[in-house]
Amino acid sequence: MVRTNTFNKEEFKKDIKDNCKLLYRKNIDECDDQQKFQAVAYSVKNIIIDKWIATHKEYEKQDVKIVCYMSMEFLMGRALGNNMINLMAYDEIKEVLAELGIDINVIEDQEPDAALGNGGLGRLAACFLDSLATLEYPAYGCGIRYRYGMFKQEIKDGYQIEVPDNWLKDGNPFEIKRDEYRYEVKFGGYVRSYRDEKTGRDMFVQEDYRSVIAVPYDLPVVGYGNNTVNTLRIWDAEPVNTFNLNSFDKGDYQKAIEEENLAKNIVEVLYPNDNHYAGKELRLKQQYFFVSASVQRAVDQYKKHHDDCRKLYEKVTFQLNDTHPTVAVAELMRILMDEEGLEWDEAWDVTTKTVAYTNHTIMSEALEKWPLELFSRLLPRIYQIVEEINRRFVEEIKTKYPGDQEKIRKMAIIYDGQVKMAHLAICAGYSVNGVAKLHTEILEKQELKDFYEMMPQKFNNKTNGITQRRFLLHGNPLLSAWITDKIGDAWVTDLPQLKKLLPYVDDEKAQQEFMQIKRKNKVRLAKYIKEHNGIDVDPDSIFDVQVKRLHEYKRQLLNILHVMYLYNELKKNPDMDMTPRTFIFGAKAAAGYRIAKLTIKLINNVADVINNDASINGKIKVVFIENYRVSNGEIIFAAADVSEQISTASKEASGTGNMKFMLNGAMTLGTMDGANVEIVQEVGIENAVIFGLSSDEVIRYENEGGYDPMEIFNNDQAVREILTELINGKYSPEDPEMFRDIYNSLLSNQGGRRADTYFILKDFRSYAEAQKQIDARYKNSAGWAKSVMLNVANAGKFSSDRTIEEYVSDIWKLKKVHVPMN
Ligand code: 26Q
Repeated sequence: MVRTNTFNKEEFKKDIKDNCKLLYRKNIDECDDQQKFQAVAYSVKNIIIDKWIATHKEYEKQDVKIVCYMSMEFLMGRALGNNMINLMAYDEIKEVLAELGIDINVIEDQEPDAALGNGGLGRLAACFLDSLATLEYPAYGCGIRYRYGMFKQEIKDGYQIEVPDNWLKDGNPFEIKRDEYRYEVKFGGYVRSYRDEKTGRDMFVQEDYRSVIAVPYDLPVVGYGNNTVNTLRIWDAEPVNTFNLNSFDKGDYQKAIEEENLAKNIVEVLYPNDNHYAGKELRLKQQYFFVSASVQRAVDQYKKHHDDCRKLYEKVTFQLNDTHPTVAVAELMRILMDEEGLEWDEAWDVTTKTVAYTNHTIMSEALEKWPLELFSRLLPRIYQIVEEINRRFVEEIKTKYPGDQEKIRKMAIIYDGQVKMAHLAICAGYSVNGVAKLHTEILEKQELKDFYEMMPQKFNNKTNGITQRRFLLHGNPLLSAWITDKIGDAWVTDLPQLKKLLPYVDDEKAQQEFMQIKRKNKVRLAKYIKEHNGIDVDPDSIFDVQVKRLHEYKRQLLNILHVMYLYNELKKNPDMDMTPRTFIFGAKAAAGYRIAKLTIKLINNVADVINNDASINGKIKVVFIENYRVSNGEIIFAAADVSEQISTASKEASGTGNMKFMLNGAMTLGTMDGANVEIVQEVGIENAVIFGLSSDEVIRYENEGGYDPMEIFNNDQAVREILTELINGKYSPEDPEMFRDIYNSLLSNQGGRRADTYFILKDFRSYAEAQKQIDARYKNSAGWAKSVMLNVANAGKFSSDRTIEEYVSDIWKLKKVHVPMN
């Protein structure tokens, strides 16, 4: 396929100027940077819009099967740069802007990130949409138009402060409100049932409910170098009837007020918990809100062309991004039975051929279990349906395992006064997948063992991926140009082509070019750090980076404890032979996660002490980058030498940051966890540095009730020293007790929680050894260059294009639709 654009520079320039007039009554020179951004964005939208129309016309014409990717989170980041890239017009627009005296980077920096997600799961959804459009598959993303996305993080006095993210403040130039696709979503009340005498059917009607109107906003998802523009459809909530508020005699005033509040609250803010379930009523409202609207829309769309809902699965499939949208199972059943008149068995047949489920975690605190009282009060009809699904499922279990009460206890959807969403998703889904090979194996052998034994045919693995369009082509223009110069540009849509770089890995000149590019990217990051942190970092030091959500299982604490250890070693032996190292952290902690927030404070305090100690000659620097997000992530990945992927083995389902670093030529320093295992397999163990317990070992210790960290504390003097520094005021002279909780979490059992739950001390020595190896390996500059070039050359597997092709052929069964223009 030939990928081209038909971009006309002069037309585009005129369009930007026209937009300045139209939007602001100004000449372009009178506009401020934000206004220029808006003008440019509308001009880009102008190119997109005809493709968008053509795409949906073609989908209708061909009456194709569509995947609806249902997700509470889409972590899209900025749209403008990505859209220009995928239109293959980036360089030309850069030139146009330069001719107008405008720096394209300044314009891109005006756009707020669309941060409608927490981390991995939300960003995966965004990468999938990019790949689906690029591969010409019909797809919708279905989600929520949160008024406030992931909070902005400010660091004050070393502490994280959460600042609301008012991302829609200046308007979103790419979105289109679709007033014609409004749906009512009902909450609460009760279910009245009666027998319809004519048909003899039992009928169910929800009464005395509160409802909101769901109104979709569409965002374009531009395919790379083709005419496909798919849609991310995010739902806003509006009150049913504002009219009642102004008039006491028209309807129920109290109800009108409640519905006004319901609408306002429901889409107000993204829950900032990553990998953590907190049974909040509003969260369940959010889930049902966007699921109900999306499923209603999908069924209506189907009915435009078909009259038999029993074949719905031929035209649509719902992929559930974790359990968060699992009420879709019951909502689809409700619509098929209560509104379309199907019998239970018919509706169940359709549903179980339409819905599929992806699991993203084995962390028990992330499992969604809703209290029955809450669930049935908020969603009375949905609850009835879930009860019946459960009743039939329990019958099935009894038939298969007669007399085995344990099986029912472990597998029932409703048990112990809770609705277990994962059990519902597995029972109803036609596919259940994990997100990396190891993760899927752990699901099958441990976490979901009983389900796997009962229905092995549903289980499959889909190792995650990332889009190279954003994380290489856009984020790292220097390396992109170099690669294209060496092997052509086919890698942009066919990442395994990077293997063609293999002949260059031993070529001294190529190595030097490669490392020069890395250095320039480090200078770019150093400049960012200077501007945002006021800290000088040395681009000739090793950039050792850990950026990801802050979570105990991800073990940022292991990293910073090692920094404290290294600092002690250096103080004891000032002439220690080591390449200067810059330890870079970036992480948001969930607002209510105490120990995570305290870890941020610890990192910042350690940074303060070390960065201001002139006696170590700048051999160690520690930087905490404020407000880590997609947009600054692109700059960070491009500049990294070392990729810290140090989760406790078995805990990180996949990880995707690990892939972004690899693609940008960093060496993985990691445990055998998640997709690290597959990274090592692709690049060769000699081109990564691996340490720590294996997942089998971790699981064995866990089953034995843990291990004894005091043994390490008592026998390892260096470890004892750094732990003691947590409570002797070395890093918190004003309050020596500040880090006591961290100290205790490592050494004492606390109310059912094992000391050192995440095996930090157990893995410490092995980690320190691995860090030493990094230093030794970096000294051999040719060897290092070869290794990191091999990382790039072998990153092909980790494109989300590969992941999507696997979802399509194994699960969704979609056909490509080539969109013609004119
Ligand atoms: C649940 C209930 C209530 C409130 C919030 C939540 C919630 C929100 C977000 C639960 C979990 C998440 C996010 C999970 C997540 O990001 N998991 C990551 O998914 C990635 C993509 O598959 C993997 O690469 C990571 O390993 C996994 O941690």
